[in-house]
Amino acid sequence: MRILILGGDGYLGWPTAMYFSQRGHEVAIVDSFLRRRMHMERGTDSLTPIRSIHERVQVWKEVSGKDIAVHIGDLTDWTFTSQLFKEFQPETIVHYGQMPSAPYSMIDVNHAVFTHQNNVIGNLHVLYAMNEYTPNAHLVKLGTMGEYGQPNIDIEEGYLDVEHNGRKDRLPFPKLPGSMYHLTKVHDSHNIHFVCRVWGLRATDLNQGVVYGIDTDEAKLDDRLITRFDYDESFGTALNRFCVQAVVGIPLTVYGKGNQTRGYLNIRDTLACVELATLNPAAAGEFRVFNQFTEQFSVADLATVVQKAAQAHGYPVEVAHYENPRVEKEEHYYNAKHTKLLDLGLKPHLLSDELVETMIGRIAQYKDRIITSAIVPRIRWNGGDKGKKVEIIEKVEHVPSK
Ligand code: USQ
Repeated sequence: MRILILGGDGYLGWPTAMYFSQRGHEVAIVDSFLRRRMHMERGTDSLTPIRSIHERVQVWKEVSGKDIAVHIGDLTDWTFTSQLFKEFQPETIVHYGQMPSAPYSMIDVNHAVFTHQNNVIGNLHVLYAMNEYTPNAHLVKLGTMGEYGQPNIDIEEGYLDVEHNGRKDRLPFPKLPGSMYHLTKVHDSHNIHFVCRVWGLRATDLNQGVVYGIDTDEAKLDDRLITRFDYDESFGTALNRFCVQAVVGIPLTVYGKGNQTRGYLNIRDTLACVELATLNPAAAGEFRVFNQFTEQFSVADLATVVQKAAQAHGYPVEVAHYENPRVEKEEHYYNAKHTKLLDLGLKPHLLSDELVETMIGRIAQYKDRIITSAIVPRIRWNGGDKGKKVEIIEKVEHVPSK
């Protein structure tokens, strides 16, 4: 199959490109190096020393004998995007090509507007290019579980059966996103749903939870193929950040009470889910939604797992409650359905002490690269105290999970 991977230089995009290439698909990747540029802006960097995209594809060729084509450009440039679709004629488009950080989107008006322009316009160009040049192609779009927020009812997979004044309908599940970034994903979902209804395009929205992990089978073939691993306040996700903090001796940054619960998944399961969606495409005119995570944890649960695993490696780990830089519910109901990918055959890699210990070992390999000043957050959802790190409220033995 001809597969176009948008955001193919990123944390998930690069491992996905190798994964599909290894399985015999014709893969082309697209990237504007946005993540590399945003790190330069923030004075941060990947923990892992990632190679340039050109070196990556060259090493991949050496190791696997397979080619991955590279296109450098910006999806918000219509000429670039339309030409790409016209020439490559993708059968599947895997769309990771967006600004992925909630904190970055909340820095100020410029970062919020940039996030909206980049994500929403780029996605619109993809939809228009599909309609014009590849109307039978399947869009596999990375959405987020954060589109739903934390409602006080069970979260369904995309749609809710509603009865109102004696009439029934199946409607998109209500959205309560928690950041300017998460809002862009909601806008994308509406735009994609619209073009499926009106133009008959086919799409799968993968509402993904928080991803953790470094290694994938392909990246393990050669250290030069390793993907990026972010741990700073903007681009690092909770579990990845906690593992780095444990190694470098910063008290684990549990924001507020620590009972915020989210869906999580291993990076290897992201690849398996994207493959399952690709090999089982949506029908023409269908806007299909999968909730893509394998387990639910509170932040406190994660801190406890990391503390235990790091102590087994000989790192004495402190856990702390920090002033919460975000405006979010710290205690809430959370029960999100996630059966559709399991029904298609997903076999999850569940979080285990051994897995976290392996991650900690891998992080220790690159310990000297950790920029410690980038870990404790300064970006606040309410904009206050600009540039000042949030304070520790209380250090605890471990955070009791509910
Ligand atoms: N959190 C902490 N301490 C930290 C970092 C985070 O307590 O050091 C808490 C946050 O307050 C939040 C939860 O952990 O309650 C998750 O935060 P996160 O930074 O790991 O994840 P989030 O900002 O939600 O965003 C990440 C990815 C994003 C993706 C999303 C999936 O950056 O691209 O869309 O996970 S989801 O969370 O399901 O929306």
